[in-house]
Amino acid sequence: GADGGSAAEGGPKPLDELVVGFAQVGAESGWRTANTKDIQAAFEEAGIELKFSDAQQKQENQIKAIRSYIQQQVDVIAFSPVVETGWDAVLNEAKAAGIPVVLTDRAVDSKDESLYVSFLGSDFVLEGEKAGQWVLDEYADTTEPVEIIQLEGTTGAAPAIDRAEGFAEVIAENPNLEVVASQTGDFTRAGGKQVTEALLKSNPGVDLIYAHNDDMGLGAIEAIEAAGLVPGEDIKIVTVDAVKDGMQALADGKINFIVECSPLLGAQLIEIITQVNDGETPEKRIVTEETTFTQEQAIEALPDRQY
Ligand code: GZL
Repeated sequence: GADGGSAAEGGPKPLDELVVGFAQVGAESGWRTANTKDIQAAFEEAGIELKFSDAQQKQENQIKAIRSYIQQQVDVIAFSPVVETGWDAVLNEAKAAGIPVVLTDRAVDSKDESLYVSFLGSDFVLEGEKAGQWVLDEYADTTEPVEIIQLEGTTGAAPAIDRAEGFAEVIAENPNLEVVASQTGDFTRAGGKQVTEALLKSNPGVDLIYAHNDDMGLGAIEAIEAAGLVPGEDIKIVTVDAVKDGMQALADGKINFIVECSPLLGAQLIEIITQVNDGETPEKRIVTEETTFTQEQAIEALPDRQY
């Protein structure tokens, strides 16, 4: 900021003097681009300067970006950690520089909670449980084994770890439900397509694909159709996010159920930043509001979908 030091030290600054550094994961999915757009719009609206970086899903790039924000003595640093581990060193550097850090979207596994002011984002275990519950209900009366392929998000990322955990916990209630193969598609459409092509060959009897995000589910649709099968019928698909392309596939019956994960974190991030600027202590954990969609609900919701 203009007079040096961070908001936490010098007392409230006029919002037009605040400078915030944001280290984004990348642009790997429709969810991520919607998240970026929403954050940039929120800063525009609030008149707060935003320094923004795209790490192409590489942790070393995010760490470099955070270090550069520390050098520039920004007032607040915010970021979505691409993976849970390996942040303590750089977060301690931000702490030593007196720069408050806000986690958005994904979490870190640091035991030292003084390293960040707040964590704003979804409950990914709950998202996995919601997906599992739909599968449990869908196959409640089935006496035959149900073969499930899981397309995991980025290895080591909080949403990938937690969505797998929540899903496994719920489907364990029915021993007929079995995850026969589970592999990362890195949250991308291309990754989802490649992994599905390979796993369909080794698991020709698969009944359902659980993808940790819409983009990998959309890639799976391409692979299923290329194999001459009908997505949503021959092989059911359950995904997480509820971005427009996913919701369209759900409305078209190619996906069967979507658990929403809201990317619209911008307004709440601004709220946290203004609280920090005013010397207030924001909530440590702020969980976003989100729902689920069946095909009928997607058809209903699509016209008003912002992203
Ligand atoms: C979840 C977010 C995930 C999305 C993916 O909050 O971190 O990353 O589910 C995105 O689409 O790539």
